Amino acid sequence: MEALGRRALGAMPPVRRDPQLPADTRGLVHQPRWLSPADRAELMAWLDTLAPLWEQRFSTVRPLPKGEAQRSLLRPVYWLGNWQFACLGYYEPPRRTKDCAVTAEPFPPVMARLVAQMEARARKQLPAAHFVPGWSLNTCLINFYGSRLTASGEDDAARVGDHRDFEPGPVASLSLGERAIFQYVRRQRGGGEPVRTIPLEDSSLILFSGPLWKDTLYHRVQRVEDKARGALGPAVEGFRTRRINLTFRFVPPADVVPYGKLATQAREDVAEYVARLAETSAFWARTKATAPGR
Ligand SMILES: O=C(O)CCC(=O)C(=O)O
Repeated sequence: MEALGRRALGAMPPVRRDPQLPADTRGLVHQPRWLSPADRAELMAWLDTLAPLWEQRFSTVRPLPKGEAQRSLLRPVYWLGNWQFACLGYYEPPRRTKDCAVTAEPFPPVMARLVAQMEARARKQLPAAHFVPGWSLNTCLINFYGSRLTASGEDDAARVGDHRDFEPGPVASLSLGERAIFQYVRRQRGGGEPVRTIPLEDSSLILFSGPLWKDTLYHRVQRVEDKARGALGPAVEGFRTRRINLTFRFVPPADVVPYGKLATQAREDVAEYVARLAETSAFWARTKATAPGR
């Protein structure tokens, strides 16, 4: 177990003292090789059953916001607990809490077990002040990183730009596959300067929380290595996945809305995604069948 910012780590690049960082740098924990080979195998077998969704950034059934062009996300995703569709806007309290976190499938048994361990570790190793009442890791975003297959070869899309996660309380992030270069950066238009770089290897876990790592700094995936030149996880048409990352977060249950109870406009915005999910998921098939106006 390694608590970053408190001591230098053998396997990590040297930690540079940053005079601009506050004295209290608690709230970041990195554990390489956290996932056991048996749990990894079970998790990978379950991931293989998914049909990840490739979402468009904006609604496809109404005019685009002024000045915006439609685009697909850089990678396919899958959400559990609740699904935050890009076209509804991601959960961002207090600005956006309604009609954006849609009830989704529960965690499969292997994940529920791992989440219980992550929560216990977070409670033990992160400051109590970084938690919010009722916190649990009830939401999971699964990102599939890789390359688009094009007529002329491959187009590497394995990255995420500078951003922060708005869900309250600690976040846990579990990595599978090729090593990602994950960075905490200062907030800056066009990309911030890195404050901390963490190579995230297969089976590693990070937990992060609090005013510095979660609220002040942004984070990004700068790139993902492609050493094995292999493919990972479920087949996605036109794409070769080489890394899968699962981030676990907390959305207060009062802000999670069943698909059938979404405002009509929001329900129309995501109807095509729900229909696609319903083709392979019993949960989404039930959701679709019981929603009004189907
Ligand atoms: O893939 C990762 O390691 C980070 C993912 C991430 O930043 C996010 O899901 O918000």
